[in-house]
Amino acid sequence: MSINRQVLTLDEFTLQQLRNIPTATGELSRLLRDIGLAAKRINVEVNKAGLVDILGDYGTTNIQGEEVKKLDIYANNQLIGVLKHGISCAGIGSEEMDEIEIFDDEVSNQSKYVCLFDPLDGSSNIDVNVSIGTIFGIYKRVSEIGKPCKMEDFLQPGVKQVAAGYIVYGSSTMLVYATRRGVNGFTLDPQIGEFCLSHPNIQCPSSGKIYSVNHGNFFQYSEGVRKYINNCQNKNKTTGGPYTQRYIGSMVADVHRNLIKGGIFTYPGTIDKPKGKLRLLYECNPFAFIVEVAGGKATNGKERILDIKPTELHQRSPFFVGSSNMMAELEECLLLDNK
Ligand code: AHM
Repeated sequence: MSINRQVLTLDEFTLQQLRNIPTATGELSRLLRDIGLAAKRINVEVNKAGLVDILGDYGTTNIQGEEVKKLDIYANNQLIGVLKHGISCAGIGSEEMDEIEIFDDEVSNQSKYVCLFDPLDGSSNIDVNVSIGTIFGIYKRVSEIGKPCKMEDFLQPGVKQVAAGYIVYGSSTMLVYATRRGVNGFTLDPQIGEFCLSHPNIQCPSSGKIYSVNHGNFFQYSEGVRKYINNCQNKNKTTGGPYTQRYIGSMVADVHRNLIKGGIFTYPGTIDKPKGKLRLLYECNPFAFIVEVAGGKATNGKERILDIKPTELHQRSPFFVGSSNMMAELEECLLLDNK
């Protein structure tokens, strides 16, 4: 089999980008490289997930007498490890931790970025061999450089992200990240252990045929959301409906597919949970940023996700994200809820 060694690796690509920005310090490139390293380590463990019965269930002791960490805790530890020992991150917030972790040391206090992440999203799918993912958003600090970072650095609106990305552990492992300059996707080449540029300059098609929603909650949704779902299921000359329903229960995989093929992903609020399930800071904001840079849209049904000023680290938000024309159609239906 011939292998194309001409493709750019993640490191080569970020360095190339750096050359185009004379004022850049390289700190963001290093941060992305650190996340790429953690992703490779997480990938190795995710690929072994089917072997837990042989090697020891997560949370128990394996036959070598080693404690087998739960995969989401393992992923969390890997990310914290690379970011703490790197030189580009002043602190992190994670889905797995109640509080932010401030890397209060001489080097980290000089770093200008903080990072928020969901180390392993869709973790209920691990046991059944369905794609799962890691999501991250990176912000420039607003607190004073040289001092420990603060909570205010993490509670910035999503529009302030300087970069955001995700890793999907699927039929192949991909890292996709966005800066304001564009969205690029890298596929892990297992032969050389590097993420290689496979999807340059990703654009989200303005229309699509896929809608992703948990239909089980249908009667819990607002009138506007139900109207939109009905529209998706009906013949429609303007939009080319009916659309195709695809929902795997791993947002990373669902949004990744819709980003590439065109589509809409929704996790609306319900009667029982008006704010839905997804977390604003490390689930909605990174995807809203990525999809917007790629030409799509993201809202909570009332306002642009990226404009929301967060008040809490783990706050939830309804989430609608996808192709711009489909989002416009949705927003028209949601007017029913604001009457
Ligand atoms: P998790 O944090 O427990 O992994 O849950 C997040 C996941 C998302 O990836 C996915 O879109 C959603 O939960 C699915 O939830 P539901 O099963 O309620 O549709």
